[in-house]
Formats: sequence, C-alpha cells, structure tokens
Amino acid sequence: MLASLFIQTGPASGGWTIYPPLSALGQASEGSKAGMDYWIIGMALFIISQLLGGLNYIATVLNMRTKGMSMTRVPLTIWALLFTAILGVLSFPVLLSGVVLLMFDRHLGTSFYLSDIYIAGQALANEGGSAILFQHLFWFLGHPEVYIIILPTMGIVSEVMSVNARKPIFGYMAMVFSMFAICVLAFLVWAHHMFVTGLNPFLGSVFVLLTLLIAVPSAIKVFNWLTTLWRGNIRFTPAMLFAIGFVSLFISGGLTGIFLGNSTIDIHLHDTMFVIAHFHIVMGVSAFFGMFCGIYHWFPKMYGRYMNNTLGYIHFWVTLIGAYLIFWPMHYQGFAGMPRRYLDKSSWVSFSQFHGLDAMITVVTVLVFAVQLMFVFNYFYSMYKGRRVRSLNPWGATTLEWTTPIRPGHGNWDGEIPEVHRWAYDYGKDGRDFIPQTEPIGEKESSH
Ligand SMILES: [Cu+2]
Repeated sequence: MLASLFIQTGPASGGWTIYPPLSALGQASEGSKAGMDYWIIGMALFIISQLLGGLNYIATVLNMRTKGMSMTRVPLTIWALLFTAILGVLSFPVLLSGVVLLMFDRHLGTSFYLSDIYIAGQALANEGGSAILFQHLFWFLGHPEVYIIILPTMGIVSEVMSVNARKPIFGYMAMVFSMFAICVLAFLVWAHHMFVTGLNPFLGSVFVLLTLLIAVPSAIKVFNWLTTLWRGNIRFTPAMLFAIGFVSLFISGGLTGIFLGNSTIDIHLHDTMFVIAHFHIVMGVSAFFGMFCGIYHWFPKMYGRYMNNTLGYIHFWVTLIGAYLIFWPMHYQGFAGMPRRYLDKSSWVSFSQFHGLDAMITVVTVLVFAVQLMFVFNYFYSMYKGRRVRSLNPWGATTLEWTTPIRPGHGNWDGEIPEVHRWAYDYGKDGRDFIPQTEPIGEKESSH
C-alpha cells in the first residue's frame, strides 16, 4: 500500500468538495491517484495547525488583556477574531473526522461513504455506506467556514469606519451580539448546501427558516455601519473606501443569499452561474476588501510609512467597479440556466447569447488582476520609499496598537504595559477629536 501511495501520483480525484464516491475509491480501483491521499493529509495538517492557532487566539483574548481592558472595552476587530477562532475550533474537527473516515474507506476497506464495494471499477456488493454522510460532515464545517473568512473583515471594517468617520461605532454591543448570533446560526444551516440531495422537504424548510434568520444580525450590522457614517466627518482614505466598498458588496451579495437560502429557488439555481455571482460578491471579493482595508490602514503602523494614495485610489475604483462588472452579469447567466464548472462545446453552443458578456468579463478580469499587481508593487515600494509618518498615531486612533513603537519588540511596549481606562470609540466626545484608551476618565466627563 505504502509503495503505491508514493509511486502513483496524480491530481486529487475530486472537486474542491471531494465528495465520495469519487474521492472514496481506493487504490484498488482504476484511475484513483495518490493525489487524493496527499490532499487529505494536507487538509489534516492544516486543520491541526488551525486548531492550535485558534486556541491561542481564544486564550490570549480571554486571559491576556491588559489592566482595565474589560471585554466591553475591547475593539471590535478583536471581538471578531475571537468569534472566528471559536467557530474554527468547533467546526474544523468535524471535517477532520470526515476526511479520516474517507482515508479509511480508501485504504482500510471500510465503507462509511461507499454503498458498494468497488473492485477494478466493478460494483460487487452493497455495503450500506452513505455518500450523503460525507456531505453533512463537509458542510458542517463548510458553512461556518464562510463566517470564519468574513468575520475578521467585519471587525476590521468596523474599526476603520469609526476611525475615519471620527465618530464612535454605532451600536457597539449590538455589533458584538450580532456577531455572536451569526456564530450560533452558522452551525444550524449547513444543509442549505444540500437541497438537491434528496433531503426531506420538511427538514429542508427548517434549514430555509434558520438560513433566512441570518439576515437579521447581518442587517443589524449593515445599519450600524451606515449609522456610523451618518453625519461623520469622513476621511476618504483608501482604507475607508475599501471599508465602504465592503458594505456595498456585502449588501449586494447578501440579498442574493435570500434567493439561494430558499429551497424552492435554490433547486432551480443550484450549480448555475448565479451561485458563483452570489458567493464571490458576498464572500470572495468582500473578504479581499477587508484585507485591503486592513493593510492600507495598518501599513503606517507596520512600516512607519504611508502607502501611495493615488495608487490606492486606482486600486480601489478599478477593483470595485471591476468586481461588479465581472460578477453581476453572472446572475443573469444563472437565471438562464447556464451551469457552473462546465467548459465544453455543448454549453458553449447552448448559451451563445452570452458570448459577448463572457468576453467582456474576461477583459475586465485581466484589468482587475493588473491592478492587484499594482497593489503588490505599491506595498513593496512604500515599504522602502513611502512618505514617512510624522507621529506614531497618524490616523488619530484611540486604540493601543498606535501607542507602540513602529517596529515593536517582544512584549510590544518598551517600558510599562499601558493601562486602559475607556472603550475604544471615544471620537468627537466633549468637543475633542479623539481620546486614547489610555487616558483616565476626567471628573466632569460625560459617560457614553
Ligand atoms: Cu452556507
């Protein structure tokens, strides 16, 4: 067995979802390559490292806060990272068990996922396994995973919006509780990815209901972001633009989630380009916007220099307009029934009305990719040649990271660890632009 594992190489025999029976066929069957085994081993190693990292985050946030930093004074980015770590620790082990069983099916002759024993491609006996079982285990991670990716963005965006609107974040506790609600609901909706597996329609409608409930905390967050912007003294830095762009994408993509969360509509739209449009807008591009937002915002912290603003603005506008031009038309392609993943002649002929649209999408994709290269150039150029910051706290932010040296050593602060006296969002309070978290509460100060 071992010899064959290392000699018979080749790509993993399954899509990114590695559904059995295709992925479960062991070495005995024709066409099954060790690529699948490497895929599983790689995934297991990744999950173990993810769990260790997640535990580290949870322990740090809960136990290692500085004096005065109560949980209600913690910046929303940290709350988001805490919830992300909890989601990961609770959902990744389920996928780990799923792929371990898959390995057993492939090499030890078990049949968790195989309903038949396959020898040389021939079905020999009914073994009573269920390929659908794997889908349950897979999506029990798969759905929380989208929040593992998007929650950090939500935290970063909240932070950057408050700093650049020069206003306290609106509804701090509502933001925390809506993130908590998203985490709880994330574990109760996995089967909305399985409406076409022959799922019991009654059970399906329960998953529809729970899925649509996620719209409530999501909408609370969106309204809080918009209210934070309302009458703010807004600075349109590249970081702020990416934060606002994220909210735009999150709304656009979130609304199509209501379509797909309904089993009646999902059965029609399943595996069409509509899913591609929804998913890339609400999570793919959104998460990238969160990363860009965070990098532009914290770059001066990391290197003591600014990134180039002009390149930042070009990067933002081309990426935002480009993302909509690429993914918006895919909704129409999906409604017309155009399947995802196929690249064959019959699909090309059947959907000839979209040839022009596809060409446009391709051209815009090249353009959007080009400005990402420009962003990478901006990053490395600014590291060495960017305009230097004049102070440690160039954005006038309240949070602790801006009180550390530019390149913090071990323990972050050279001298004593600072004490915190207030929450992270005292902007525009009592006629002052901002009050750092380290400043003690004044006697006459109004409490927020
Ligand atoms: Cu989902």
